Amino acid sequence: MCGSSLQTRHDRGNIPALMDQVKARDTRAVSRMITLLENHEPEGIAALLQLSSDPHHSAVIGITGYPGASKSTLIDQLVVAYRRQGKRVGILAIDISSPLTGGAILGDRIRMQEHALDRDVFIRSMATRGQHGGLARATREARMVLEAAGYDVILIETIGVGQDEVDILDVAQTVVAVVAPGLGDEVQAMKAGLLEVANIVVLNKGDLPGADMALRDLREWCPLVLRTVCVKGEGIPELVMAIAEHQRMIDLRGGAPSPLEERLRR
Ligand SMILES: Nc1nc2c(ncn2[C@@H]2O[C@H](COP(=O)(O)OP(=O)(O)OP(=O)(O)O)[C@@H](O)[C@H]2O)c(=O)[nH]1
Ligand SMILES: [Mg+2]
Repeated sequence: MCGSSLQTRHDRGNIPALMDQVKARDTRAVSRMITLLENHEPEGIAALLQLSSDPHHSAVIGITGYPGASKSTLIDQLVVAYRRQGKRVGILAIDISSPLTGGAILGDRIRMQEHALDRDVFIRSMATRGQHGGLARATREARMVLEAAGYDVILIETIGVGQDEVDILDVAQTVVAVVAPGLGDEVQAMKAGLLEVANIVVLNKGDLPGADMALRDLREWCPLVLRTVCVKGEGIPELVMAIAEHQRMIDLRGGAPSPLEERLRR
């Protein structure tokens, strides 16, 4: 507590410097700026407004799906693929808040943390702090910070959400829903929500029994379903291509949401 208020006081006097550091993609500065916004610090908001007047064009990709569907593993693979393309990648991983600390649980992010040594990869966990919908309250602002910092690709992992939690649509341009074989009832429930709004559906754990049947079933419902085996990197190039294609379509539409997205937002 004491540490964070000291930090905030320090930041207040240095907002112009902090903005310069964010633009230079200093990861500590980017993280500090997100903390200011999470804490609703007016200085943070003022700085964000100035920074976002000249945003970099980032591809913002939401990765969503049930708990344990393999969202983090997929993101790890996407980071490897985008880094091979020379792209700078920012990741926002949304965690359920601990009711005691309000903090985020890093748990399964250990593998992702290997990328933390790469200065062109930024990873930040954000706690939901009781917020529903699969995102943390300041997710949109954090995305704007990463855009201002010039990350080419921004990957947002939602918490393991249920079928009605589609806030990611408001923050990401391309939404990827991850499904694993053997989810049965959960997949049925997702058809009326997440799967309907996702731009791309990924059936991961394609190595497990039941994958063929799950794939056939999903393809009856969703226009674009890809099979991946993340632990072996299979299907990742196809997914990267599908995301690029969707981004190209958005550019052609001038960034406008699809009719379905419009309908769901009303
Ligand atoms: N068999 C198999 N297991 C996989 C594959 N990809 C991921 N897993 C495993 O699935 C488990 C869950 O993966 P995560 O990436 O942590 O799943 P998640 O959706 O991020 O989980 P939460 O963030 O807790 O909702 C891990 O034990 C992974 O090793 C795959 O292609 N095949
Ligand atoms: Mg995860």
